[in-house]
Amino acid sequence: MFIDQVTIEIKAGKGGDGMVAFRREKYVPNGGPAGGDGGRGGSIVFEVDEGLRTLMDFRYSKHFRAESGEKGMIKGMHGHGAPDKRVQVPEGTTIKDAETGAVIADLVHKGDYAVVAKGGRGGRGNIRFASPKNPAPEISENGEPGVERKIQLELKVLADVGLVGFPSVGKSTLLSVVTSAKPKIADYHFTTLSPNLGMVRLDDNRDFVIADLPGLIEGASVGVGLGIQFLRHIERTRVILHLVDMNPEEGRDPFDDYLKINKELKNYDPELLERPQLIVASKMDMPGAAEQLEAFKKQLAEDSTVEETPRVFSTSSITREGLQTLMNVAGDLLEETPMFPALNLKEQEAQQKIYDFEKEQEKSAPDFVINRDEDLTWVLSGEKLERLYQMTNMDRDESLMRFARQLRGMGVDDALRERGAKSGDIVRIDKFSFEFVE
Ligand SMILES: Nc1nc2c(ncn2[C@@H]2O[C@H](COP(=O)(O)OP(=O)(O)OP(=O)(O)O)[C@@H](O)[C@H]2O)c(=O)[nH]1
Ligand SMILES: [Mg+2]
Repeated sequence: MFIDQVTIEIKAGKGGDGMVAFRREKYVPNGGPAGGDGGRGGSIVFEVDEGLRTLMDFRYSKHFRAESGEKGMIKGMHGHGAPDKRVQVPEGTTIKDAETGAVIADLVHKGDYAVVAKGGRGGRGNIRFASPKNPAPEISENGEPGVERKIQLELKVLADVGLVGFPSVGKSTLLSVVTSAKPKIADYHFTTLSPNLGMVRLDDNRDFVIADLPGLIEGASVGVGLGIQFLRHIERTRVILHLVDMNPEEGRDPFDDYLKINKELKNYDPELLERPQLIVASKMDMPGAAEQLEAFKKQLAEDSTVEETPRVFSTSSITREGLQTLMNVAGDLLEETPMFPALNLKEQEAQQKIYDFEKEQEKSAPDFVINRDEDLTWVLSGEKLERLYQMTNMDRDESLMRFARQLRGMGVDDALRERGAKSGDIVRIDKFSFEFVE
């Protein structure tokens, strides 16, 4: 199995700001508060799309944002919430926090989804702050910022297409030419000991995973050579590309090779021969290869054991002849070939785990942190405190006073005093400074 992974950044939408407004009606001289709440910011939701097979698309777009909620309005009207941003991933995608490596969600089956970054809550309008003591409050909240995080997507891939053939027919070389994989290539047999995988991206953006499998020899199905390992992997590939070496220097009979490999496949599992198979004539750049291919095609056409003569593609990994056509046809065949109903991958990971990350983080992080700058300013930070700050409308005195009360409630004043803060010292949160008062 091969792991396709990519790191991306996501940012949920900020909540809309709450509004400060008052009713102005003809016969009501001093109307009550009438500022509505802001709407919720859009969340970032990941969901399974059965049609996807790889994470290739994320190599080109790595940033996802959801929109902010609308602001609250006059006459008590609430702002509209922003729609969630839905991001499609293939079945079997694990989402991890890129910094901690902790698993956020395993999207295993069709229909699975996870809210990975929550949109901010809308800020409350001044209607919500009215009380008998303060019937006309000039307080509103700003919208809560949306969650922003770096995540890693990970997909365990099974190959869609398998390359089979005798040792040294050029399977690894082909893989290295049609994908960015760098398998070991050499002119001795059994260079490849375990499968290499790579991703093919076609011009029309379709993509699939292709595996270079260890060479097969006669008797593989009863355990000769690396046969058994090979066969375990081939079970999972949907389309088979059968490479036949046309280089006459090898001194082999291509048609005989072809029959032998098919016999091994059949001995292992007769169903393997029912999978779509394309014949790939390899090393066609070699002198004499064309004649070999002619002879091969003739024998193939005369073969009475098959109803339909399989398609043969003339290729060279050196000149790249025929490779693009071959990949396109393989892509078409994949579309017609059903997925396996029950992959082991799913059985193993059938349990969907979605953790509530925000809660976990809130539990561990302190409400606020106090530092001191070189110029002796006290600097306050910390996630909870900063969120409170961002949700405070600093343009209104009443909001500011509420903020001061909230800080006191969190224990900020006591903590500052303990650290030695004196009346008149400057305290700063982000860009906002105020004087400490005993
Ligand atoms: N002339 C020519 N030589 C090729 C071509 N493709 C592969 N070769 C050579 O054939 C030899 C074997 O290539 P590999 O890609 O390692 O073959 P393989 O099928 O992966 O072999 P195993 O891993 O041993 O099963 C190497 O020396 C390659 O350079 C081709 O298209 N033309
Ligand atoms: Mg190889």
